[in-house]
Amino acid sequence: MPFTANRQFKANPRLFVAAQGIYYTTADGREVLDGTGGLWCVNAGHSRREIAEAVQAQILTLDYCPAFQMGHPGAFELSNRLTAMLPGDLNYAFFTNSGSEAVESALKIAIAYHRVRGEGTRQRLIGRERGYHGVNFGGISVGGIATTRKFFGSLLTGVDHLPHTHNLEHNAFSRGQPQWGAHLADELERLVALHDASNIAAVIVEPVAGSTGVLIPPQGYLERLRAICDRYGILLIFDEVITGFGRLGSSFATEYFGVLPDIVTVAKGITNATVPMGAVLVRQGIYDAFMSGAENAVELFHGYTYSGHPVACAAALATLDIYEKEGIFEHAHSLTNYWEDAAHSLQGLPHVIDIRNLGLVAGIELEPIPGKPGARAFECFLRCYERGLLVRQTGDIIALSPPLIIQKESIDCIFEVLGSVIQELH
Ligand code: PXG
Repeated sequence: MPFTANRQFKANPRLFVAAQGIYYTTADGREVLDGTGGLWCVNAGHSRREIAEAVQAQILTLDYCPAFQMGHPGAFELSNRLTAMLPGDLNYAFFTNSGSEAVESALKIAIAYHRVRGEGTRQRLIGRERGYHGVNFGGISVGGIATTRKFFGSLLTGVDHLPHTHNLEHNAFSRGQPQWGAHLADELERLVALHDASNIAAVIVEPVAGSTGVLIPPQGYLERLRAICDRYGILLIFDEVITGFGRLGSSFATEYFGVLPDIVTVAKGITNATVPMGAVLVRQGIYDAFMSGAENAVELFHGYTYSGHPVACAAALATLDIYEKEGIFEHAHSLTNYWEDAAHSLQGLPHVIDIRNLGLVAGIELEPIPGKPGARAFECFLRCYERGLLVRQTGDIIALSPPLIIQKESIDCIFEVLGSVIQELH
C-alpha cells in the first residue's frame, strides 16, 4: 500500500465502501466526514453524477484515441478551458496522468526550453526543503523530504534546494500569510552566485506546501522569488497540484498571490479525482520557443500513452462545469474567514504548538512525543477516524482540506471532533 503502515493497516483495516458529498461510508456502515477532500483532490464533493454521466458517455463514444500524432476535440477544449482560467499568457497545456508526471514533464520542458533557445548549459534545477513534488525521480530530487529521497540512490544530479519557510519562533499561530520570512527567497541569489545563472534552468516550489504540513508562504516571499528568477532568466514553476482548482478560494494560487510563474503543474482537482489526470501549463514564450525547426518534425520528445485521455478529458470538462455553475471557488472564498476562526479556536489546547491556514486549508502542529516523532499525530488520526472524521497526518501535523462544498455546520463538526480528540491525547 502506498505511503501506508502496511502491517498496522492489515491488523486493523480501514475500508471505505461508498462516498457521497462530504461523507464516506465505512465497510461497517459508519459515516466519516471527509476532512481531507480525499487526498486534497475531491473539491466538488464525492460521487458527482454529472461527472459519472460524462465519463460513461465518453467511453461509449470515443473510449480512446492515440495520443501521438492524433488528437480529439476534448483535449483541445479542455486545454482552452484551463488556460482561460489561468492568468497572463499561460496559454498552453500538456496532459499527464498524475501530479508526479506533471512535475516530471514540467522539469523536462524547462530544461529542453533552454536548450531549444541555445542555452543548453542551463540544466540545474532548484527545489526547496520540505517540498513535495510527487514520487518520480525528478520530483523526489527537487523535493525536500528525507524519507522520500534517502532510499532511492543518487537521484538527479545538478539539484539544489532553497530553505523552507517554516519557523515557529517567528510565525507560530499566524493567520493567513506569516509576516516573517520573505528574505528566505534571497537564498536563490546565493545559489546563482555559486553556480552562475547560465547553469540554472528552473526553480520549482509549491506556492503553499501541502504534504509536509501546510507551510504558508511568508508575505512577499513568492514575489521575491519571481523577481530574482526574472533577473537571471530562470524559469519559475509553481506546483499547484494541491493549490489549484479553488483550494485557496481562487482558481489557482498564481491568481491568489498575484505572482505569475512560467510553468504551472496541476492534477487532483482537475477531474475532482474521479479519473487520474495531470497537466503542465506553460507561458506563450515557452511554447513558441519549441515551435521552431522543420514543420513536420516532432517538437517535444515526451508524452504518455494516456496523455489527454478522452475519458479523463470528459471527467475534467464535467468537473470544470460544476466548479463554474455552482460557484465552488466563490463558495470556498466566502468560507475562508469562518474556517480560519474555527481552526484557530484550537489554540490553547494541550500539545498544540502551531495553527496555520489559508483558503480552505489548515495545519495543526502538535508537540511531538520525545523520541517518537509522528506518534501523537498518528494517534490523533486514528481517534478522529473512530469518531467519524478523516484527517491527514504528516509528521506531527494534522492537515485539513475539506471538499470545497462544505458548509459552516460541517466546519464546526470538524473542529469539535478534532478539538475533543486532541484533548484526550497523551
Ligand atoms: N505535487 C504536489 C504539490 C503534490 O501535493 C504531487 C505533486 C504528486 O501528485 P500524484 O498525483 O502523483 O500523487 C502531489 C501529491 C498528502 C498527500 O496527504 C499529498 C499528495 C499525494 C498524496 C497524499 O499530503 N500530493
